[in-house]
Amino acid sequence: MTYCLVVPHYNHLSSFEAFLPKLRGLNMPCVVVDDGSSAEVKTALEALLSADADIHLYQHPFNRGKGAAMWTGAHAARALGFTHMLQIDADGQHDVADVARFIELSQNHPKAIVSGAPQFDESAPKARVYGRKVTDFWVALETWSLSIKDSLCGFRIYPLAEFELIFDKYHIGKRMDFDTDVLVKSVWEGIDIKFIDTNVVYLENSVSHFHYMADNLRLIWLHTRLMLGMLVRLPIWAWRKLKASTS
Ligand SMILES: Nc1nc2c(ncn2[C@@H]2O[C@H](COP(=O)(O)OP(=O)(O)OP(=O)(O)O)[C@@H](O)[C@H]2O)c(=O)[nH]1
Ligand SMILES: [Mg+2]
Repeated sequence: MTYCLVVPHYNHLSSFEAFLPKLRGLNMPCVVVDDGSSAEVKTALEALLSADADIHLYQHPFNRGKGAAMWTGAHAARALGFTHMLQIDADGQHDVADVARFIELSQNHPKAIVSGAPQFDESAPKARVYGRKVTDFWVALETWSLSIKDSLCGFRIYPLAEFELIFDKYHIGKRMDFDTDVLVKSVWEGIDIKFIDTNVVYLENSVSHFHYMADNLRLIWLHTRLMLGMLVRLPIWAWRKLKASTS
């Protein structure tokens, strides 16, 4: 099993620059996908990463969304010969000290997704914290289970073969709907998901590209589709359960 960091990046230059020494300290190969940042940021990012032989920079010519960036990153990691990718956001909100624990759990469960379950402090905007609870409620209905502890975390390990299977079989949201969409469909496919509590901090002056109006509307549309998908599957799941209990 071989692991590669995959960092989706979109106009997060100053926070990413501050985060970079911590990523370098992991001594892991890394794919950075720049998702159509401004020309200025693009040039600065190229200069910032040019000296790192272990960091591979991929660029989208225009902004396509976080999910699209992760898909590009997964392809790149696969082409470079890795079996697993460790997704971590560029804005430095995640605690790299937990990477070793993520990898250890993944090594014990090679086909499982390992996801962070964020532990927020007072730096987290209340709207984001409470918004998550609403998402958790819908996700429990959409999977008819409590198997997803958090569906929005940007700190995860994906086995690449399983990740590709989900992308080949389903339409997965290419923007901020990606993190939730991919996890719910993984549960539908019977892929195991493990969670690790991890601290998430909102750094001072950090920029969020989460657009409250557009991204929340996108999430509402996602949950509408996932609920319909669950309703279609529910009789099949009930039938399987009934068969298993009578055999
Ligand atoms: N929002 C956004 N992020 C992108 C996009 N493409 C890549 N990213 C990266 O995806 C990661 C998550 O973006 P954030 O804006 O931090 O979104 P978030 O973590 O859900 O929101 P916050 O909790 O407010 O930080 C960051 O590393 C971004 O740089 C994009 O089109 N939109
Ligand atoms: Mg963020």
